[in-house]
Amino acid sequence: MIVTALRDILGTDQDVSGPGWNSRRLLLASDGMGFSLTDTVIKKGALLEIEYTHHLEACYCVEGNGQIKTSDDETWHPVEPFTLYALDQHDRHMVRATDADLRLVCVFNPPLSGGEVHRKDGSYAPSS
Ligand code: 9YT
Repeated sequence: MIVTALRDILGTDQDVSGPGWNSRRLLLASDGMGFSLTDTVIKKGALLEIEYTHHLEACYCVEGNGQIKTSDDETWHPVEPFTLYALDQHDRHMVRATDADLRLVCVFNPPLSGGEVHRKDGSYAPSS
């Protein structure tokens, strides 16, 4: 069994940041679960455009608020506590935190290895 706490990860190499976001990586490929799980914060006012070409991602909002849309769609969907979005088509998408930091619990399949940050095209490198 694995038992871990957010406080044990803060400030370690499992606490990864990029422009406007911070991802605390609670479960990684090396944990052998077949998925990774992160506690992600999108900073208030940040707008990210990303496309996980090599991963499927589901995000469950637990705090804050924001909006999401696919890049080729006009409709923004609200994201607020207890809303889930799943990028089941590797959808290129835009996510933004509007009135507060947006806190998401995110699952990736295949799992993240640990240090991934978005590449120029908005993707993470394929898992090794
Ligand atoms: C919403 C989103 O995907 N933000 C980037 C961080 C990612 N969720 C991660 O690495 O945990």
